Amino acid sequence: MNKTKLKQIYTKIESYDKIIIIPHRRPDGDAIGTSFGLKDIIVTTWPNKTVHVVGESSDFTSFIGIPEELDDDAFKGALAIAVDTANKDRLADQRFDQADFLIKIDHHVDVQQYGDIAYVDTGRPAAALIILDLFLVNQDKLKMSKDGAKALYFGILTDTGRFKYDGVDGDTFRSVATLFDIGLEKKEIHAHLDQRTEELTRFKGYLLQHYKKTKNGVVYFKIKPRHLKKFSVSLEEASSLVNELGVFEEYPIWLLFAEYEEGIVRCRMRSKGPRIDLLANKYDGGGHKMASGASLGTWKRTKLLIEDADELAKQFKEGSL
Ligand SMILES: [Mn+2]
Repeated sequence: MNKTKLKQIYTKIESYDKIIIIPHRRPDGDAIGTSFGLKDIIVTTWPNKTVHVVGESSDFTSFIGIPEELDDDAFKGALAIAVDTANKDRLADQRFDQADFLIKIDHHVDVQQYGDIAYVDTGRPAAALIILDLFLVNQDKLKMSKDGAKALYFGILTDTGRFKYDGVDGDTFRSVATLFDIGLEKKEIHAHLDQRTEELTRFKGYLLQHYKKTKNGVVYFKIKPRHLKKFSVSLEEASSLVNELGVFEEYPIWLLFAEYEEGIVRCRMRSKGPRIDLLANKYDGGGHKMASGASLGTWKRTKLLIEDADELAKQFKEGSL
């Protein structure tokens, strides 16, 4: 944790009346939780500041907050804060360059440096935890409401697989303790995470009967548009089932493919053995060591990724990694 830089970020926020928070496109729980947690801290501390979260919404995250659409004018003279996003291209609103000043706050590998101030801490398993670092370092000055605590808790839970993934450490729990001290009401969050529609439950049944396996330890499934139609589930809902494929002992890698807008095929890649972020890099993707995403373009290229993943699983089992 870089306290000096977190104090600098505090000073910047303090000096602007208009602040725009920008998460990444196709936001996940951490992107939305981080954005609305940060917004809550700013408006609770300074009720006279105007704070907007911009970008896209999703059914999964809308109970935390719904991003706004802003006119170009709104960016003039504003402080923009990009959260949870390694690459500029992935930011949900590309008008960050029209703002007066840009701060990057992220926990992914720093593949692209951007922002007038960049705060990147890959040691934090959720971007929401960096917002908590910012809060704790400036604790004598910043305030947070219960809603802010809820938003950050949602971000932390979703990005850590409810405290399961690598990167969760003592700091994680010390930070989360602060949220409980503020009066976090965790019930609604857990109820939301445990809830699943009947349609998605039926698709899950299908997924668990139709996944494929490779010789050396990769489990995979391809979500086709026809599946979504047949089961009446959204792409986002269907993709959320990725970890259902990660339960088999001899299968350290699992992949979930899906077709996005304009026929573009992407893959959610997960591992409980070898690191897979380097493999993701090879396929125009990236992310974390055990959880990454890749962009394949066409269904044809999925075969190459499956073969590469199989080779990786083989090397892992042979102990040559
Ligand atoms: Mn994140």
